[in-house]
Amino acid sequence: MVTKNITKKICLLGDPAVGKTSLIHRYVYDVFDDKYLSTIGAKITKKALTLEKGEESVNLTMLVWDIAGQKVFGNVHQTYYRGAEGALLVTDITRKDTFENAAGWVSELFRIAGRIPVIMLINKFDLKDHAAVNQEYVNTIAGRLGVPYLFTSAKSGLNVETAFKSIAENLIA
Ligand code: G3D
Ligand code: MG
Repeated sequence: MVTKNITKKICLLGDPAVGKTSLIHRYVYDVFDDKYLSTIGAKITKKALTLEKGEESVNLTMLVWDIAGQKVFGNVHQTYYRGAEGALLVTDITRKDTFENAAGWVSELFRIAGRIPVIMLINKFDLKDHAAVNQEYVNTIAGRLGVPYLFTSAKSGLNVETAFKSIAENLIA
């Protein structure tokens, strides 16, 4: 079997406090390589995983970029998006405004990084009893953006592994 080594950049997008950093912490226990780039306002975490692609085995190193601090879209350094080959757009199920801002995040990403694969993560699903959106609204927003979505919880761990794995599979497709 052939083994291939690939390194790819992904970035997390979404309003302040939706759970971007928490999702990364839940997924990446190996935080040894965390690197903070103060001029860009980003933190980069490395995650290595092995995926099968047909007859190939792919050793993928994902460079997971996180926005440092509480930035709104339009206020993020272009370098944050540049060279990204996948993105996780995070919303908070308890805050409708985080869905209303989703299109802004995605259009800014696409403008700089091109039309790369994006998955929308509707986070804080453990708080679903306090949901500010219903299934129909979620379908409408995701449909308009043309992106698939997953319900996640950084708190319970729901779909966190699945989310990063799905974007990883898109990266090597
Ligand atoms: P950000 O990186 O997008 O700004 P953070 O968001 O990861 O800093 O999370 C913001 C707050 O939401 C944190 O609470 C965090 O614990 C909480 N949070 C993140 N994900 C979840 C989740 O899935 N469920 C619940 N219930 N809470 C979550 P604090 O209180 O530390 O500000
Ligand atoms: Mg954060």
